[in-house]
Amino acid sequence: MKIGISCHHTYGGSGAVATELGKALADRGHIVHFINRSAPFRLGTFSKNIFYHEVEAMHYPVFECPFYSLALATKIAEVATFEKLDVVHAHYAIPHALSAMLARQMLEDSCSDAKCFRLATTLHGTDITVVGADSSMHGAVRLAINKSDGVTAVSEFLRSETVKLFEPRRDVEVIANFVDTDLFRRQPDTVHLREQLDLKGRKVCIHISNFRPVKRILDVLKTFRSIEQSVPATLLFVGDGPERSEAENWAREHGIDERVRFLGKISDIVPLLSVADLMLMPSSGESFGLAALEAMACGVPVIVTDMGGFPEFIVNGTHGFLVGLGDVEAMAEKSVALLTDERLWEEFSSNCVEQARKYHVTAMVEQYEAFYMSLLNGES
Ligand code: GMT
Repeated sequence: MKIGISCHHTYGGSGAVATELGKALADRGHIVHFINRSAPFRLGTFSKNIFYHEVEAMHYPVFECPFYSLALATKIAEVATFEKLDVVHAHYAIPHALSAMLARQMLEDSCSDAKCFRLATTLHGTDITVVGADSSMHGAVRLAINKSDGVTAVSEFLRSETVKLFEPRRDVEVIANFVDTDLFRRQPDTVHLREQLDLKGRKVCIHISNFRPVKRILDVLKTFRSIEQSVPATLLFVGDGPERSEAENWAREHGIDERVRFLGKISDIVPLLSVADLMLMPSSGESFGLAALEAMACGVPVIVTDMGGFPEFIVNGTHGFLVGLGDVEAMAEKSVALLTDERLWEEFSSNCVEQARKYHVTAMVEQYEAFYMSLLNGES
C-alpha cells in the first residue's frame, strides 16, 4: 500500500506512535510518505520506503499567523495525487484529519474515484479530552471524526470518551499503543551511563513527558522528595515543556535539586530506561500512556494514577501500582516498598517485560493493515 501519514512532529506520544507505525509499515514493504510541518522526532535515518514532505506555510503580512492547516491540506492533495496514495492516516484529529478531509475535497474533480484516498484517523488523547472538549473546537473535531472513512482510538477509555462527547456516526475501533520490544529492552551494560549520571549506590526514578499540566510534574517531585527520605535516590526528568521551569524552581526551593536531573528532550530513551528502577507517571488523564509501556518493556515497574487508559495494561500489584489522583503519600509509600524489596522488584520487572510483549509492534501493525484494507474495501 501507499500510505500518507500526518502527525505532530513534537516530543510526545502521538508523534512517536505515528512515526513508529510508519517505520514498521515501511519495514513490511509499504511505501510511507510523512507529510508534516517538521521531521517527526523519532524518524531517524534514511529508509528506502520512507519519504518525508515538509509543509511550508505561507507568511504574508496580512495574516497574523500563517495558515498551516490550509498549507497541509494543499500538500496532502499534492502528495496524494503524485504518489497515488491509497490511504492518508491522520494522527490526532486536529488539524491533520481536517486538513486531509479538505485535501480530498480539493481533489474531487480530478479523481476518478470520488474518494481519491481513504482517510484513516487515529485519536490519541487530548484531541478528544482537552481540545475536542473545548467548545471552540468541538464542532471541528466532530467533523474530522465523521468525515473520516475510519477512526481508531488508542484505548477503550478513549473510545468511550469519544462516543460520550461526540456521538460519532461511525464505530471507533480500538488499536492500542505498541512498543518494539526488540529495541525497547533493558540494556545490560550501563556502567558508563551510571557513572556519567553519578548514580552509584542510588535507586533511580524516571519521568518522561512533555511537561504539560496533565502530567502533574509537581506530584512527581513531591513523591520523589518523600521517597528519598527513606532510600538514596536520583530522579531523572526526560523531556521538556511548559511546566519545566516551575519544576526546576520547586526542586531548588525544596533543596532536592542536586538529586533531580533535568536532561531535556532525548529521543533514544532506552539507555536511560535501562538505568531506571521505577517510572513515576501521576497524570491527571492519560488516554493510554505510551511512556509507561516503553518503560515496562525495559523492565521498569510503574507507579501511575488509577485513571484513563492505564488500568487497561497495568495491573495493580503486578506491574507496579495504580494510585488515586494526587495521592502523593500512597505513591511514595508504594515506591519505597518496591525499591527496598529486591525480590519484589525483580518479580514486577519481569512481569512488566512479559506484559509489554503483548503490545509488540508487529501485532498492532497487522491490526492497522487490516484496518486500512477494510477502508479500501469500503467496509467501514
Ligand atoms: O493527547 C496528547 O496529549 C498528545 C499525545 C502526545 O503527542 O503526547 O499523547 C497522547 O497520545 C499518546 C499516544 O497515543 C498516548 O500514549 C498518551 O496517553 C496521550 N496523552 C494523553 O492522553 C494526555
